[in-house]
Order: sequence, then structure tokens, then C-alpha cells
Amino acid sequence: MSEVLEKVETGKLAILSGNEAIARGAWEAGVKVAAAYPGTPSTEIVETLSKYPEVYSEWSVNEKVALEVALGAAISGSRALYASKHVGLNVAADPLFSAAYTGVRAGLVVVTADDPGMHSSQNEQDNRFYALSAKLPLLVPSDSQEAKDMTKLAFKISEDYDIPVLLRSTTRLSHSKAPVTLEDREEVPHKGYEKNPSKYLVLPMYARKRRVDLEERLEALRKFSNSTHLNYVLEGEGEIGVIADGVAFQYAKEVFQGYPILKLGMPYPFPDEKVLEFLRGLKRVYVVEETDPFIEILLRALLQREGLKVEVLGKGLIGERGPVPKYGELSVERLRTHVIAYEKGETSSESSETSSLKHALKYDISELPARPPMLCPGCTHRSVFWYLGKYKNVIITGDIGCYTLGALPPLKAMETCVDMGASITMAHGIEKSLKEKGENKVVVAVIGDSTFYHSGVTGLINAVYNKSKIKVVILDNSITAMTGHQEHPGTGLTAKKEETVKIDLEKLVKAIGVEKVIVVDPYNMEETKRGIAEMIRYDGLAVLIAKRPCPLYIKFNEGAYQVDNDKCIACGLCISLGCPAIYKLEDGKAAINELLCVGCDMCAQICPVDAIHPIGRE
Ligand SMILES: Cc1ncc(C[n+]2csc(CCOP(=O)(O)OP(=O)(O)O)c2C)c(N)n1
Repeated sequence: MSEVLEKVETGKLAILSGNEAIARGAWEAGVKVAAAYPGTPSTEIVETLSKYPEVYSEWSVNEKVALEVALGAAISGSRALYASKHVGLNVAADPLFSAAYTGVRAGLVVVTADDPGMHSSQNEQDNRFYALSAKLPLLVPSDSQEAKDMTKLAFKISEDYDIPVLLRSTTRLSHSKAPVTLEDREEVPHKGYEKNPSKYLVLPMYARKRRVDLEERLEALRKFSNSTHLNYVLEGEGEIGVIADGVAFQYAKEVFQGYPILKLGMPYPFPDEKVLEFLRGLKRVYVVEETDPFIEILLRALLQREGLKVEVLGKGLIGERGPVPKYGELSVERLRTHVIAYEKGETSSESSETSSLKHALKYDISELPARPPMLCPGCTHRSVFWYLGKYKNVIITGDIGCYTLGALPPLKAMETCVDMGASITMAHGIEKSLKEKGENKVVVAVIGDSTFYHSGVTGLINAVYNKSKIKVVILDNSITAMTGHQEHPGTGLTAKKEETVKIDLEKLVKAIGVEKVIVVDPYNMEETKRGIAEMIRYDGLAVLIAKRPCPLYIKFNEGAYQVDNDKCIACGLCISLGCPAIYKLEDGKAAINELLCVGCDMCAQICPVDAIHPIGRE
């Protein structure tokens, strides 16, 4: 964004994505420290902030670290921001809960970017519930302007009530662009550090007092939530009303035109008085929200408290099904279809969840040619999977990154993927379990370099300590490729692209106590094959590091290759690499799309008849 943004003067409009707007809001609020671990759809928040010279920004090694860095900055007087994708906040949940107790000093804003519909995530998770369980105020913007304004306000709320503020975005908001009015940066004076162990040290004896204090802060925040302009009514007519938040509010506005709508920009603490005022005269309320029935649960609890009889129609709770889809991303169309179907009493028919999911998938199935996701041409991960997949008696646990695609055909060399870091720990668990059964199977964990620093390293320490014999492959492409090439502790650069120490994976692994460490160049097929065989044969814990930079990042392109059609024997070996640049001709022989080929040479090295050569070098 910043190129656009920097040219735009204060007071003018800029077209910003939700993420850019959050970054801009933080900058205008005088934020001094920003820490994050990348993760779609949140990555651009700190990526954008890192371009502002006034803001210290870092890619932390993982989300727990990022939140603790931000909390440390806040309690010592600098406004600070944390950002992650929804699952990232699970990693940071430990400090999150305690931060509500300690409070902050300067404002601390915790941004969670949820991913309804799982555009690029392993689950759907509604992080508004973190506000409820960690006892934090929650702001939910509906467009880019609100994203900026609410971020600014969040810093103020955080300071006024001495508590971190949770700001929830979703993919649609994070990545859609809309006009935003820009303002100047407010230079907030540094508050400095003040020693206060009874506040910042959560020993039970202090924490118990802070727990009471937290309840008082929440009660004050409930009053704020009842009076803030963030929760407002769009006037309408009739006895049917709507309550909505976030991007779902935009859909509700379209579908329920003319109805009164209560828009909750601050759904937690639940603005009970404002909601009751809104309910006056209403017989039925639709609750339109994305992912889980967060507002719906609170609303029903409120009705129960008041003994009020208003029909609530949302996603439905236990054993119920309402007019709002229970899962998947909403859209105007999807919401409308569901509401109409519900009104017609068709909840269990074709127009129920299943059919609407079919609707959502329609684009994949009928409007675009089917194209399964694949590792890029020249991907350094390919050769490892190609060889690993040939071991039939080996269990391969995986992890999250570009390399998760190694699980798909034709490579099919990964059997599990649960969360970041789980490859090594689960491999260890599988090995121990099978040992109990008397089976000594080789279990191989495959993990990327960024994921290894994030949470693989602790699993490896655990495996060494607990006498594991697992094998670990670290796919070191020297960047966090999956989320768009962010730096990490092994790249030698910071988030601001300043030079820094480059942590040496091989030395690190050896320092942990791994005795067998093999390093290979994954573009060298023979070396990779031998390295994998040696690792698998080894009677003990062994680590293989496949080291070569991501070709997309370094813009590797050695020139395309071609297949000599006369020599090709249609054996299909090169095709089994799963390279998008290689395809099968009608006669079964191979051909290479020279626009895609980057000349990694893997296919040429495995061709049994030497039929593949660089173009112009037959
Ligand atoms: C807890 C959590 N944080 C962030 C993410 C997003 N994410 C998934 S994998 C990954 C890192 C991938 O980098 P690396 O391990 O180096 O593999 P590469 O994509 O480069 O092959 C990130 C940031 C996530 N899925 N879960």
C-alpha cells in the first residue's frame, strides 16, 4: 500500500485494505512497537507497519513471543500492537489470558484476523470467544474506514480501562479495499516503565486481587459499551429487527432493507441496555454474524435474564438450525437464500447448509477448469517428497507451509498435518505408540524452516530428550514462503530488512544434541536420494536439512527445458514429480511448458533416457 499512502495527504482519501487501514490506524494512534508472526489473512498489518520509520516492527518467532513482546512494550510505556491469524491467537493464548489481569500501561491492541470459510486456514474459528473467555473488550469493524477508526479508539480504550483490546477482522475485511480518510499521527508521550510487581507479576496472591480488579474493569467497560457510538441503530420499521456485527453487518443491510438493525461495533462486553432498548416493540430478531453464534448466545442469555419473549433467529444453538448458515463464509446471496428457505420452512431440504455449501463451491466445480493445488515449478521441496514417497513402510507426519502440498497427488508423501510444529511431536508420539505394539516403524517428520523456528524446535528438543528415534526433514528454503516471503531467524534480515544474525539451522540442531545431521541440496537429485536413504537407515534420531532458497523469492530462472520427443519413452517418471510445467501429450510422452519452467533440472536428472535438456542445449 504505502506507495499509494505516502503520496496521499492527511485529510484525503486513500483506498486501503482492512489490514492496511488497521496499520494506518495504529500509526495514527502513535503506536511504537508492532510484533507478529505472519499468517493469512493478517500478514499485511505488520508488513505495512514495518514500512513506517516511527514504528519498531518485528516478525517474532511465533505468536506467543509476539504477544509477550507487545505486552512488554505496553507495560513499559509504548503503545503496542500484536497481529495474527485466528489460529495464531491460540499459540498466544497463554499470555493473552494473563494480560487481562496485568493490564497495560500504554495501549495494547491485539488484532485477530479470522478466516470464515477457510480460504487459507486449517479450521474455522471464531476468536470473538477469546474476548469472553479472556475477559477483554472486543471491537469488530465492518469496513476499512472503521478498521482504521476502531484501531485508534482501541488504543484509547486500552489505556482508559487498563486492559488489552481485542480487534477482530475477517478475511473479507482484511483483504478488501475501500476508501479511508487519512489523519495525522498523534505523537503519544512515552509513559516510561514503573516497577509494580503486584500488577505485573501474576503470583496467585497478586492475581487474586487482579481478578477482582478485572471484574471492575469489565463492569466499567460494559457501561462504556452501552454508551459508545460504536453500537448504534440503523432505523427501520416493523416488529422484526436485526442485530449484526463485522462484515456480516454489510450483508444484513442488503438482505434486511427497511428493517431496524442494531450494529454492534463493540459486541463485548455485551451492551445489554442498548440491546434491550432496541428490542422494545420487537417480536423477532435475526442475528447475523460470521462463524459462530457469539452475539446470539449473549442475546439469549440476556432475554433469559430479563424474562423477555422475543423470537431469536440466528444460527441456532444446541440441536437447532436457524436461518443463518452455521458455517462457511457469509455473502449477501448466501444469507438471502438461507433466510428465504427458512421462511418457507425448507430448513432440512435442498436449500439447507449442504446445498448452500454446494453453492459456495459452484465456482470451483463448474466455472473454472479444475486445477489441483501443486508445488510451484522449481519448488525446492519437490525432490524430497518424490523420494520420501517411495518408501512404503515409512510413516510421514507433516506440518504447515507450502510443503503441505507434498501430501497431494502425485507426490502423496505426507499423512498428517494438524497445526504448526506438530510434525515432530506427533512423529514422536506415533513412534512411542507403535513401539508399545512391538512395531519399530520409521517415522519421518517433515517441517519447513519458518515452522521449525516457530514451534518445531521445542518438539525436537523434546524428541532428543525423550530418546526418540524419529527422522526429521527440515525443508530450508530460507524464507517463510507460504505467507508471501517474510523474513525469519534464519534469513539474516529483520522485518524492516535490516541485517541481523542469521541463525544456522545445522548448528542449532547439533546444539540440541542431534548427532546425525545431513545437509543436502534438494536440486541435486542423487544427493537428496542418498541423504534420505542415510537418514532412514540411521538407528537413532536423525535430521536431514534440504537447503536451497525458494526460487520464487530469489527469482531463480535458469531458462526453460524441453523434452526431446524422439528420445522420450513415455515412462511418466518426470510427470510423477508433479511439476506444473510438465504435462503429458496424447501419446503419453512428456512435454514442458517453457513459460512455466524455471530450469531447476530435477526432471532432467531423473529422466532414464536423457531426453530432457535446457532449450538450445540438446
Ligand atoms: C499458528 C499459526 N501461525 C501462522 C500460520 C500461517 N502459516 C502457516 S505455515 C507458515 C510458515 C510457512 O513457512 P515455512 O515453514 O518456512 O514453509 P514454506 O511455506 O516456506 O515452505 C505460516 C506463517 C498458521 N497456519 N498457524
